[in-house]
Amino acid sequence: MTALISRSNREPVLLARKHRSVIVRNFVLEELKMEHQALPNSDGRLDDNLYVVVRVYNEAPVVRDVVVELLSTFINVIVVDDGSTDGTLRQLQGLPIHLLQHSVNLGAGAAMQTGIEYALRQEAKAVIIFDADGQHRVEDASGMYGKFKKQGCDVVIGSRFLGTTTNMPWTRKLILKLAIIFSNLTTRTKLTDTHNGLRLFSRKAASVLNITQTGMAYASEMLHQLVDQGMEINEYPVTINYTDYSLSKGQSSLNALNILIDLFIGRFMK
Ligand SMILES: Nc1nc2c(ncn2[C@@H]2O[C@H](COP(=O)(O)OP(=O)(O)OP(=O)(O)O)[C@@H](O)[C@H]2O)c(=O)[nH]1
Ligand SMILES: [Mg+2]
Repeated sequence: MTALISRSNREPVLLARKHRSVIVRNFVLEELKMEHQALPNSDGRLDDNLYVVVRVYNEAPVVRDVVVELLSTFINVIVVDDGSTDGTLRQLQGLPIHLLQHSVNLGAGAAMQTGIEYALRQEAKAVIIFDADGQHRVEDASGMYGKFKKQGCDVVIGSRFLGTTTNMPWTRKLILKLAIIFSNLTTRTKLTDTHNGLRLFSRKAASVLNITQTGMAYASEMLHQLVDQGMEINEYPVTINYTDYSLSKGQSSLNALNILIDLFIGRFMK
């Protein structure tokens, strides 16, 4: 496998990662099938077979606070550790969560897919995806759930452009806007924020997802699959905080260019 991972040829890297992704994710789900521990009874928190999936890759400084805050509102929290090497797992010790682990880093899309498949095995009626880096607000997640309960739609996607952002670098905004135009054109959607990490799926919508793309192209792959299966997608205004932490994680705004590169690769390598 290692021999296939070459920096000069992108295709073998993607094929190798995809292949590895299937093996690692199936292994994780099989191993955990029998290990689910009964969690505390609901104490006024949202239960209702609603599961929140937090995928996390090297977020040790903030992940515990993010998960603890979620637990004050949601009883079923699944954390998918995506091969973190920075002590993230230690930060999660003792929390009443469902903890899944990729033995190697597979990317945000694969981590989302693992969490969704696990939630479906727990008979989830709805799944919320929530980032581990402190950029989302718990009240936005519960607001999305309120909209879902009221309208009975298939998918609710957060939109920072209908809501607000704090301290978003202009270069990030520009790249995101280009990615949104491209994703809308290729997926026949009219969304205002195609790459927002805060998402809610009904059981029906979660069941049609089968993310295989590595990198950020998973977001448009997800939209393709939902649109192809006739799922109704709604938006909900949310706040995204560009905190000092999230901006200092080494993901410079120029790195957001990866979104565009991945989008093109994802589109034309199919
Ligand atoms: N970047 C990255 N994030 C991952 C990966 N696996 C899981 N994640 C988690 O996926 C979530 C989204 O990742 P972010 O890098 O914050 O992506 P983003 O919020 O779209 O981009 P930023 O605006 O740069 O924060 C976070 O909770 C990450 O910890 C991975 O391989 N790479
Ligand atoms: Mg983020």
